[in-house]
This record gives sequence, C-alpha cells and structure tokens, in this order.
Amino acid sequence: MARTRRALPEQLHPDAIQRRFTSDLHDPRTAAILGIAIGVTFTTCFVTGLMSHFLQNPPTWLSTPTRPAGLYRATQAVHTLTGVASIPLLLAKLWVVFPKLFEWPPVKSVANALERLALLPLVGGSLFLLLSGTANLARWYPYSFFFTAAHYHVAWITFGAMAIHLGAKWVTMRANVGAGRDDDSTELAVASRSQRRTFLAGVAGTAGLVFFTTAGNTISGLSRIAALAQRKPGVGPQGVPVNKSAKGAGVAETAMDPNYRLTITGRKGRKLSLSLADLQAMPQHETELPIACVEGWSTSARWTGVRISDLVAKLGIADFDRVRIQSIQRGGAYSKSELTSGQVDDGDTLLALLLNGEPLHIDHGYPARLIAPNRPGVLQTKWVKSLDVRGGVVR
Ligand SMILES: Nc1nc2c(c(=O)[nH]1)N[C@H]1C(S)=C(S)[C@@H](COP(=O)(O)O)O[C@H]1N2
Ligand SMILES: [Mo]
Repeated sequence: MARTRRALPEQLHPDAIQRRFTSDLHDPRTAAILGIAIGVTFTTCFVTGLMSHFLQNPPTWLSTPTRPAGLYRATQAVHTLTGVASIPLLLAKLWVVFPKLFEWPPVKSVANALERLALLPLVGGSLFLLLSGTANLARWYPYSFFFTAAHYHVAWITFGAMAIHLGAKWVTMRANVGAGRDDDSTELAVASRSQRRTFLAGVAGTAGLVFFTTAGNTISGLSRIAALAQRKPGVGPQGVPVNKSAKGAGVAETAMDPNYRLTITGRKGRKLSLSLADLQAMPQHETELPIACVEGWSTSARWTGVRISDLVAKLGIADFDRVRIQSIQRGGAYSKSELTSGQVDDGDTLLALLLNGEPLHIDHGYPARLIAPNRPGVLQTKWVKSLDVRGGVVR
C-alpha cells in the first residue's frame, strides 16, 4: 500500500515525465531553427496583415496610396501564403519543445517566469490566428465574432508575446544553432543528426507543399496543383471568380431593373440622377486592374467605365474630402465603401460598366461597380446605386 502511494507521485514527477520523451528530435538546435523560420514567416505575415488592415480601415492621418496598383494583390497573397505555410512550422515547433512544458522547477527566476507566461498568449494567439485565418481562406465562418477585428487585435498580442519570447531566447537560440555543427562523429551522433535533418526537410517540404497548393488562388500558372485554393484566376463568369453572388446579396431582381438610376449627391443639395445610357454616353476609360480578395485569391481583369472624378466634376463640386459609395444591396458589411479625394484623383478609379469588354455579369456588379487601384476586394463595391460627395466647394 505504502509503496504504491510513493510510486505514483514518482511517476508523475516532471523529471520522470521528461525522461519519457526519448526522441532525438526534442532537440534545442531543431527548436531554434524552427523558431527562426517561424520568426520570419510570422513577421512577414504580421507586416502584410497590418497593410491589409490599414487599407481596409484607413486612419485619417494616413493617405492610402493607389500605386503600385497591384500592391495589395501582392501583399495579401504574401500574407495568406506565409500564414498557411506557418502551420506545419508551428506544429513541428510545438512538438519539438513539448517536453519543456514539464521542466522542473517550473520557474527559475522572475525573468524566466515572465518568459514562460508569455508562452500562453504566444501559443494561444498563434493557434487562433492560423486557425481563424485558414477558416477564412476556406470561406468557412464557424464563429460569430467579427473575423477581421479579432484577427487584428490577437495579432498584436501574439506579435508582442513573440517579441518577448525572442528577446528572452535570443542568446540561447544563437548558441543552439551554432552547437549543432559539432564534430562528434560517433555513430550515434551522426545518426541522430541525420534524423533531425530529415525531420526539418520534411517540415520544410510540408510548408512548401501547403504554400504552393494554395498559391494557385492568385498565380494562374499554379492552378493545376491548387488543391487548397478556394478560387482560381480565370474561373468564374467572364473569367473572374465571384465572391458574393447577386442572389446571395439579395439583388438578383433589383440590379436588373431597367429604370436603374445612379444618384450623385453633394453639398448644398446638389443632386444628379443618371441612367445607364447617360453613363454610357460619358467618356469611357479602360484599365487593367486586379480584384484581390482579403481571402487571398486574386485575378487581373480589363475594366471599362466612367471615371469617378468625372462624375464628381459633373456634380460641380471641387476640393471635396471623400466619396461614399452605396450599393443597391441592403445591409451586409460590404454594401458600402469610401474613397478619399486622393483615390478619386487616380484616373483608374472607375465606376465600371464593362468587364473584359462585356457588360458586367450580374454577379460582378451589373449595372455598375467600383473598381480602383491598390484596393482590397471588399471595398470594390458591386451594384452601385449612389455616390455621396462629402465636403468641398460648390462651383
Ligand atoms: N455590394 C457588394 N459589393 C461587394 C461585395 C459584397 O458582398 N457586396 N463583396 C466584395 C468582395 S469581398 C470582393 S472580394 C469583391 C469580389 O468581386 P467579384 O465578385 O466581382 O469578383 O467584391 C466586393 N464587392
Ligand atoms: Mo473579398
């Protein structure tokens, strides 16, 4: 009796648990190499994520540039692809360092306690970001919270925790990376080194596989291997994928109304009402611009339509602040958007009537949609009903 009572805590003692992790892969150098790889992908993901956030929620002090026109397409591809490639890296890292959870004593100093405490937001935040991001890429929304806001705030917490972690580990990490190049040539050491190399190669290969089988959502040359891509360039009505269909937005009938009018309003009761024929009679401008969804897919297309700046000028207002765009669609997070005067000044900011030379397919926003350079897809409002010019002087 007494013996079993003593034996139980002995087995559960962290030291005893640690001894059970016998794999050569629970190794500091392997952990350090994976840590560096994650540091690189997370930082890239974080910075491109901030760009996406600021383009979608422009702070007043920042005038978002319209050039290069395809910048957002590139940064959002990098954001989503470094995100998915981080998943195998993170899983491998967690597995390699798992025995350290049972380190005894659990804390050695105040600094060590802080460093270990920071692991909670680091690991929890990383898992949340990668899972919610992947769900978003897969167009699966199992949660009721607002994805972008949660993803954004958790990213700051996670990145902060990563900075603490890297700061605390920097010296040991560097030493550990160097330590692997030892000249221990015993059979055992050679075998264990080769096992670790194979493991790391496997993790890198998995990250690469995930990267390239997702990248086909933006690089058409990779379409054929795009097993993980939800949308592919060139696939959809008029060769462009659709995010929200007219039916899904509840505009299948209203958008086809032959009595369609675009209303343009501004200061001092200025108001214009234009039919589709009126719009077609105005000077038409053609441009090649991408649709780049936050969910990572993107494609380039040829758009033809009226410059937003021409429409504002027609209203007779100058030096305005911004233009609010409202869709025929009622409700929904993306039924309206805003353009700054700087964005309107770009001659490629259009109220598009044609896509690849044909009238817009109803799912692409017939009769008229917004298209502008370096703009997240969510802000390329479809089925535009009205423009409201804010501020400025009436001529
Ligand atoms: N009115 C309205 N416009 C919208 C949306 C929407 O839901 N409603 N979705 C946006 C999103 S998320 C994207 S990515 C683009 C996609 O345009 P496409 O469907 O023509 O490819 O449209 C944008 N315009
Ligand atoms: Mo989108």
